[in-house]
Amino acid sequence: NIIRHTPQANTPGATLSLSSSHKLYEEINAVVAEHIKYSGFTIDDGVWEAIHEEGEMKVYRREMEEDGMIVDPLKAVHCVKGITGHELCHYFWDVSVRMEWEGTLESTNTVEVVSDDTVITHQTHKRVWPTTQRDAVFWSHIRHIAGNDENSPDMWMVCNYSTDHDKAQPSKCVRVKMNVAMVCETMVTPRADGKPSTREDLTCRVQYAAYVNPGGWAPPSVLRAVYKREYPKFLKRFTQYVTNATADKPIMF
Ligand code: 18C
Repeated sequence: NIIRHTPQANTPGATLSLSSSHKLYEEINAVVAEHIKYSGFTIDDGVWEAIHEEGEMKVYRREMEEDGMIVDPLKAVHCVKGITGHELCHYFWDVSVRMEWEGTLESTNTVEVVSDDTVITHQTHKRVWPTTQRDAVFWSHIRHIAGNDENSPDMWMVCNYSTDHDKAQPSKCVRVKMNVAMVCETMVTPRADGKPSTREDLTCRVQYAAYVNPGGWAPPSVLRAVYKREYPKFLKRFTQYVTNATADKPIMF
């Protein structure tokens, strides 16, 4: 049973605050639309290879090369009890808490606040031996997609997409390119006593998709070993972080 809730007003992403006159407006809308199109929460086993399963979490990849570089797209689905999709997306987007859950980071710096729902971030990742350290510059956009019926469910999403910025000049790092999306749906089991929902009545369906181009050579075996370990670790650690962070807070629908 899916019950639709109106998202709490005045939270980033509840209504679009990105201005249509901003130079990123078209790009952001196009990337968001592309991710929504492929957010079926189902994975075609004929195309995707499972690399990790743990409880409700399933992580898949497709081996792919571009110009001699490993760019394996990654997809994961997960189901988490006790939190909403809005909460998961809120913490994924909120740069101020990123260092608390993101285990691959050395530093993160917001180079532009574009609007209430969009920021541009420059972040440096931990170096992996024997490769050059990586950094990334990307816009991060949070959005609520209001559902109308069974065919267009209510969703929250965050997209992280590589861009350039004057305040994020090339450094000693190799710059990666990414196209990452987290898309969430919230299921609420109606209470038999008709009382307001509690966290026990919530289940959040998560779909995470990542395309990362390493930007320069890295040993394929090291690269594949790193992402095989890091994506499941991230999904576990991040969802646990949100569960802990929200446990004593009112539900953010
Ligand atoms: O989505 C996630 N986090 C978001 C906020 O940070 C954001 C980040 C995307 C990840 C971009 C990848 C950056 C390269 C990382 C270098 C490796 C660091 C490993 C450090 C280990 C201690 O959207 C959650 C992402 C969590 C998983 C990230 C792992 C990605 C590995 C991809 C491999 C390609 C990079 C090539 C580097 C060479 C390494 C051998």
